[in-house]
Amino acid sequence: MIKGMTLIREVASDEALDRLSRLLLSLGFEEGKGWKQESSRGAAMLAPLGNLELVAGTIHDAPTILIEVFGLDAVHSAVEQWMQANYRSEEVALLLTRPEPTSWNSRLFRVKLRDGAVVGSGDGLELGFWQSENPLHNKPVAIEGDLSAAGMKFAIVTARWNAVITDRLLQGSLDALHRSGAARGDIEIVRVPGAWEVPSAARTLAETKRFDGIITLGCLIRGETAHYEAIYNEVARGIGQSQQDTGIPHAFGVLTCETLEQALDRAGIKAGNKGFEAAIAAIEMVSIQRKIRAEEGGR
Ligand code: DLZ
Repeated sequence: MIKGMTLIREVASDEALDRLSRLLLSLGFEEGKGWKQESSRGAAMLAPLGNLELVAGTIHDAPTILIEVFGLDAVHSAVEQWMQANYRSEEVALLLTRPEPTSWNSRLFRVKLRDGAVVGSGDGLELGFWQSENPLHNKPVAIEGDLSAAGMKFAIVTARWNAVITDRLLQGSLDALHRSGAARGDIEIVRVPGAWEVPSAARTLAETKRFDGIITLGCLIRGETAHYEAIYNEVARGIGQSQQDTGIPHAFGVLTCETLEQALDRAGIKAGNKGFEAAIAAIEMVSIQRKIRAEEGGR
């Protein structure tokens, strides 16, 4: 039933809002959907995880906003640099602490950003950045991909053979990407003659390194395709090999069907749309790849 949680902090001015947003985005917050009304404006900073923590007893001097990070020292230098550019150096010394060990097996530094102060309301926005020293802390049971395609770039390779089917698969893929937040400008479509040509185009696109994921679409119909098995095997092998060699996730949306009717069913009539499913798989794999790399970066 719970969908999310929002922590609201009023800041000193429009300029302060922009300055603080730039700092927080540079530290790795994701830009959320902002809003504007006649007398106010909001900027949303999204973090991958959030929790409401209830504490019995007292915790000495805990900042009310705690931000968990990878690479605490790098975050500290980034904050320090930002402060040196925006505040006087004697203020930086007062407002920013060094990373220190905590009583809960972590290291933490505090910063008071006076841009965060509403006029007459005290010290400003106080943040505590911390990193656990426990290697098992927050280890997820499994890494799983998210289904947001915002900020991801995809190429779709689609065969013209059996266009009545592949055009539907293409619409399915585009539908999935757009509904998952991919920007139109981040999707490139490449049409090739038939399924046989899909792997070669997929590899060329993957090798450009311009795309986070490749979606391959085609349709082979046994009754109408000479050497059906041979073509299918080679297409599957070629797409798989391009994925292995380039390290870019390739989603497999090449249908292999006995009849045209079966193909139509899998292209949106009775059995879902395999183009849609391939695009979702591509989004998930890009997300998983990013998470695995982020974990590695955080070690
Ligand atoms: C030649 C051929 C045949 C017979 N059947 C199909 C098919 O069912 N689906 C498809 O995508 N392509 C087919 N092709 C075309 C080959 O994939 C390839 O484009 C041509 O052989 C030219 O290299």
